[in-house]
Amino acid sequence: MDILKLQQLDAAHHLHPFNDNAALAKKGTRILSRGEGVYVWDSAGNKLLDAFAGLWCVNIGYGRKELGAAAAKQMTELAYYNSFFGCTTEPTVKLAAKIAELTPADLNHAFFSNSGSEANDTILRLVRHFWKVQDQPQKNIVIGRYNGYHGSTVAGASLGGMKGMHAQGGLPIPDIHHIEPPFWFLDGGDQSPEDYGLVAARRLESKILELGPNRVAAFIGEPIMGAIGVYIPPMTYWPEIERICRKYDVLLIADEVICGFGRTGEWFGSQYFGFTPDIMTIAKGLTSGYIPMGASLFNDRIAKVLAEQGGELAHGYTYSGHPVCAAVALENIRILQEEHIVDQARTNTGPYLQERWLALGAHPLVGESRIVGMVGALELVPNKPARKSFAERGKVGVICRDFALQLGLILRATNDSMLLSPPLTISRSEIDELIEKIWKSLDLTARELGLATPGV
Ligand code: PXG
Repeated sequence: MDILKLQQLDAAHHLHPFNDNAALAKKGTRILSRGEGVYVWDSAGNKLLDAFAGLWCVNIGYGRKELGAAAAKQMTELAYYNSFFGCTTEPTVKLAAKIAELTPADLNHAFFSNSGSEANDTILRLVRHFWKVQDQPQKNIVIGRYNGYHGSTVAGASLGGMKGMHAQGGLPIPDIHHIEPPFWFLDGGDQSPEDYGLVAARRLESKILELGPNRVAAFIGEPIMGAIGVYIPPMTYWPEIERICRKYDVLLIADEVICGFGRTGEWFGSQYFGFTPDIMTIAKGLTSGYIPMGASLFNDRIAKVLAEQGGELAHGYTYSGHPVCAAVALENIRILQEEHIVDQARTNTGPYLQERWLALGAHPLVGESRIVGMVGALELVPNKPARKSFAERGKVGVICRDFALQLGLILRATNDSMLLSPPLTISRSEIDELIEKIWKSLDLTARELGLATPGV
């Protein structure tokens, strides 16, 4: 079918997520048709370096035939069976055990879902159930962060702190509260990042004391806040959050949907920051986005209470632990392990990408260049030394993103943060191409804004 016809059908019948659908219908959708390694091709034949790994998820890169083969094999043998009625399937069990082996500490128990959003819905319900069956039904408040992202379902969007999402559909649901996120660049003032990290973490303690420790069930946070702009907290932040959670017996939930499966150079972001969650949310990198799958992971303490005191679990999805998804996830993890892809992100191509990314901080438009492992951001600013954002946020980021696209680079913008999250398999020469194209996009953006440009 020709592109124009597809675009017309798309405009007539397809509502796109997180889009102005009226504007998109006029402009026409970009239709992607093929992927190989770090590149995707659109149906107009443009080859694009995907610096965003789809949507933070294609960790092993595009086009790995082994995952297709694993899906085909499982579909042919047993395309579907559920984990209800005392049943399950072999890949589902193997995957639960594999995840227990990979995750730190005693996060040994997986409840499977189809996405990160659903996994967070599961967590909200089971956390409240956990306290209720221990005669603490009032301990039902979960605290998240403003501008955090935990998904688009009712619970996910409530736990997240995106005001635009709360405005649609009457969110958040009751007994969800938020604290300000840790973002030193705009919020740290004269404090050192380390001091600021402690100050930002202690906002949780103030909130717990304000609400009453006997009311607060859990705290949820992304180790690095992704969607809002890759906010990398100072190293002091998470250990202090952990200390506060332990002090008041508040469960600590790490939403590892973006950070998990190697993004930070460790298997999980909580390992990078040196804290141990009680509960973890995973999705995206679990299957490298090849097939939808998420999971909520619980530690021994929680699983024991749920099993021994929780009664029958009144919760489950038709596709919880779907055997085809589990088979694909197992193959994805095999590739991550056998090809040492997470190690690459930590010790080889990761440090090279970091060095080159940080050097972009020299550009006059860039107020801060930040990166951990293979996830980073450039903060575009009007006045380099001032650590202030543009008066109208988001306009310059879009200009830069559009220039990047013209140069054959998919680069995501949130506000005026340019976001980086490439496949972890990106090579040195591909990193060179990426950096060169970003520098050119920054130059073109600066020129459009009437700023002097130093050239590549
Ligand atoms: N938690 C985190 C930390 C996420 O980044 C979810 C949960 C929800 O996962 P699902 O699989 O339900 O989408 C996510 C998803 C963006 C963007 O604009 C980010 C996500 C999803 C959509 C858009 O960066 N992350």
